[in-house]
Amino acid sequence: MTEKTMNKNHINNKIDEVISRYWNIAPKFATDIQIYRALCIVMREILLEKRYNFKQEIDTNQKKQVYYMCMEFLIGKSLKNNLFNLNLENEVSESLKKYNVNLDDLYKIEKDPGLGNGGLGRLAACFLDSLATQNYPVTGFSIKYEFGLFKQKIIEGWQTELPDDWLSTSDIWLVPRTEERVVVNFDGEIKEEWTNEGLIIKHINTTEVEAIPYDVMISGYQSKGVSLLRLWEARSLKSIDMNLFSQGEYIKALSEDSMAEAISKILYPADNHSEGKILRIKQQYFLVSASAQNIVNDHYKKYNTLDNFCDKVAIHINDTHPALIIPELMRIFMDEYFCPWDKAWYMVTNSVSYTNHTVLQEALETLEIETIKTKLPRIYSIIQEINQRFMHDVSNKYSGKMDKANQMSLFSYGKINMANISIVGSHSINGVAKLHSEILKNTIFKNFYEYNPNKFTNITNGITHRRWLNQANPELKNLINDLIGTSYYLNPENLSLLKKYKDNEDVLLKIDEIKYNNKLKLTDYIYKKNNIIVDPDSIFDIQAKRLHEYKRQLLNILRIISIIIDITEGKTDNVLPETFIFAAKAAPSYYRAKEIIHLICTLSDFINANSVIKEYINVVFIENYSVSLAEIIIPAGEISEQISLAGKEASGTGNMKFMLNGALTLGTYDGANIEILEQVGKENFFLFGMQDYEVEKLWRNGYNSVTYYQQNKKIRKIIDFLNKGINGKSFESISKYLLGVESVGDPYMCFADFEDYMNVHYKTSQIYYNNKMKWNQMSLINIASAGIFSSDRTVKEYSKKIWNIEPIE
Ligand code: 26W
Repeated sequence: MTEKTMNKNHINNKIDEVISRYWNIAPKFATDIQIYRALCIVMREILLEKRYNFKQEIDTNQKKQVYYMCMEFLIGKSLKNNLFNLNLENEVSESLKKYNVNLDDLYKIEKDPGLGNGGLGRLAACFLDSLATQNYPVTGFSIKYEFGLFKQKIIEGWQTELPDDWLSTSDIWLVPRTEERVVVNFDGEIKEEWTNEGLIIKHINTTEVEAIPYDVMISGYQSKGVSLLRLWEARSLKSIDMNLFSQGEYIKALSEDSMAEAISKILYPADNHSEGKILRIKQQYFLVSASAQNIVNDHYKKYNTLDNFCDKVAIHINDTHPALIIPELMRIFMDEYFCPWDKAWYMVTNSVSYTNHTVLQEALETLEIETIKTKLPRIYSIIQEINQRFMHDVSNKYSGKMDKANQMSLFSYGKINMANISIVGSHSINGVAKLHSEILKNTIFKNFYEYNPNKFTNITNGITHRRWLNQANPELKNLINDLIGTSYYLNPENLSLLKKYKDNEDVLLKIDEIKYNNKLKLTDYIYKKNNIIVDPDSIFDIQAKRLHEYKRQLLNILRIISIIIDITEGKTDNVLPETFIFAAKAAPSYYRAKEIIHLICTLSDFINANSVIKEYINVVFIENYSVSLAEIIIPAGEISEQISLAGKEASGTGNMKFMLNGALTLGTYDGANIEILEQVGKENFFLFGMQDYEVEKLWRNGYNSVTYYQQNKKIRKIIDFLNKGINGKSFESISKYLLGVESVGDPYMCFADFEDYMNVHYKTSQIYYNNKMKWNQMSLINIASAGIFSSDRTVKEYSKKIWNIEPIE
C-alpha cells in the first residue's frame, strides 16, 4: 500500500496491528507514546516501500547518484515533515480520533534530533528534502551520535549544558542495516608486499572499529523521491578481554570497547572553531572510510568495473570535515582494487566536490601531522604523495616562485591544511553566497583561484520553504493558498504572484493579523518558559542564531542599553515599545559567548524588575534554540536582526527563513543579506553599516575603538553602565573587551557601526508605528520575493553545475 491509496481505515488497521504485534495489547489500552511509536512505524513502512521503488528506478536506469558527506545533519522532527510531504496529515488526524489523541500531542512527543550545530547541518537537511521532492537520487552520510548538540539550560543567567538523548523517542525513524556494516582501521603500520598484483601495500596491526549503518528516510513532497540519510554507529570489534574479566577487572575488560564506541558518542559542539582533537579526527575518518567503502563497493557490485566511477558517482564534501575521503578513496582504489595512481586520482578528482562555509581563520581546519601519522599511517603516506605531485605541478607552472608553491602546500608548520586538500582533490569549490564566493577567490583561496580559476563557483544557499513556511506558519500558508493557489509548493518562484496584492488593504490587514497571532503564540511560549509577559503590540525584534562575536549580538545589546539609559534619564520622546528576543547556543568552551548570554539574561532580569523600563521595552532570552523552537520563533518575527560584521557571515540561512515569514531584515551588507536586498529592493530592507572593503580598510589602518568611545557620548554612557554593573553583577570585562585593555578592542567593530545601527532602527520603528500599512506591504513584498531562496533552486544548481545528475523522470 502506498501513501496515495491510504485512507483513515487502512491507517487504523495498521496502527492496531502494530500495537498488538509490539506490545501485545488492545488498541484502547495503548498510551500516547505507544500510539506515537505505532504511527511512526506505519509511516516508516510506507517510506521503506517508497524508497524501494525509487531505488529500483535509479538502478534500472543506471542513474548517476550524489553522496552528500557531512558531519552534521540537523533534520528536525520527522513525523510532521513526513506526513506533510506524503500528504497524509488529514487522513492520520482522522484516524487518531479512534484513540482519543490528536496529532499535535503526538508531534510533541518526538525529540528534535540535534545532530548538528547550526547553519551547516540545517542546510544539509534542507537539501535532502529538496532533492527528494525533485526526484534527485541522493544519499546523505553522517554519524549516529548517541548525544546530539547539548541541551541548553540557563541557570542564574549562565548557559549550562545538559546531554541530549534524542534517541529515546526518535530512534523509531532509524532502520538498522546491520548486514551492510563495514570495518574502519586505525593505528598500526604499513607494510609493502610483492604479490601477483605487483607491489601492494597493507595496513597491519590495526585497531578495528565496526561501522553499523542506520538509515533515515526523508520523503519528497508529492514526488517519487525519498532521500536516504545513512548514519554510522561505531562499535568495538574487540570482544571483551576474558582474562581481565575473570580477574574481576570488569571496567578494564571493557575499555577497548568504550574507546571505539566513543567515536559515535557525541557531536562536537563547536561551531566555527577547530580544535583538532584526536577524537574529532577519528570521527571524521570513521565517517569517510565507512561511507567510501560503502560507495565503492556498491558501485562495483552494480557495474563490475570502476571505469565508469565518475560517470555514476558524485561525492560532495560539506566543508572540509569529510576531506579525508580524498586520500581514503585513493587508498581503496589503489590498495583494494589495485588501480594505478593516475587512474585513482582521476576518479577521485572527478567525483569529489567541496563547499566552503566559513572564512573565519579559527574555523579553518588543520590536523596535526603527528596524529595522522600514528592514527592513520596509510592515509598519511597518501597525503604526502598527493602533496609531492601537486607541489611538482605548481612549481612547474610557477617556475622559480617557490613561495607561491609553499603557500599552496598541503602541509605547513607541522599541520595538514584541510581546505588545501579539499581544493586539490576536487573538481569544484563553491562558496554559499555571492559575496562569500568572491571573498574566497580574492583572499583565503587566492592562490588556488589563480592556479585554477575554472574550479571556483558560487551557489547561494537556500531553505526548504515547505518546512519553513507551509509547516511552520499554517495561517500564512492558508492565506497564500487562497490568494495564489498552491503551485508555489513545487515552484517557489511563484510566490511572486503575491505581489499583485501589495496594494490590497484586506490582504495587508490579513498579513498583519496572522503575524499578530503568531506573536501571541510566541508570547504564550515565553510566558510559560520565562515567566515574562511581553506585549504583543510591541514590535518583535529577533536575533536567533549561534552566539558568536562576529554575529554581533553585542551590537544589539549596546542599543538596548542605550534605550535603557534614555528611559532612566527621562528622554522617552523617541522611545517606542520594542520586545527584543534572543535565542542562541554558545560553544561550551567559548567563554566570551557565554558571557554575552549572561549579559542578555541579566538585562532581561533587570528590565523585568523595573516597572518604568518594562513599560517601554523588554528583553527575553529563549533557552535551547533548536529547529523546533525556530519553527515557533521565526513566524513571529517582525525585525530580523542580521547584523554580522560585513565579510564574516558566509551566507546565513535564518535571514531567508525570517524573510519568508514576513519579517523585514535589518542587516549589514553581508552574506546572503545582499541577495535578499537585491530581491526586495532597498526600500524594503533596512541596510546599515560598513561594507566588507570598508571593514578591511579600517582594519588595515589600525582600528581603534577608543576613538569612538571618546567621540560618542552614548558609547561612553553605555560603557559606564556596564562598569557600574547590572543587578550587582559586574560587566567590566565586556567593557574592557570593547575598549581593548588587554588586546585589540572591539575586534568585530560594533562601535564603528553603532551610530548607523541606531539610525536605521529609528527609521524602522517610525514606519512600524506611524505607517503600519506600509510595513505590512513591505512584509508582503518580502514574502513574495523569497522564492529564489528555496533550497529547491539551490540543489538544482548543484545538480546542474557541479554534480551533473538528473532527476528520475
Ligand atoms: C571544525 C569546527 C567547525 C564546525 C562547524 C568549523 C566550521 C563549522 C561550520 C562550517 C560553520 C557553519 O555552520 N557555517 C555556516 O554555514 C551556513 C551554511 O552555509 C552559512 O549560512 C553560515 O553563514 C555559516 O556561518
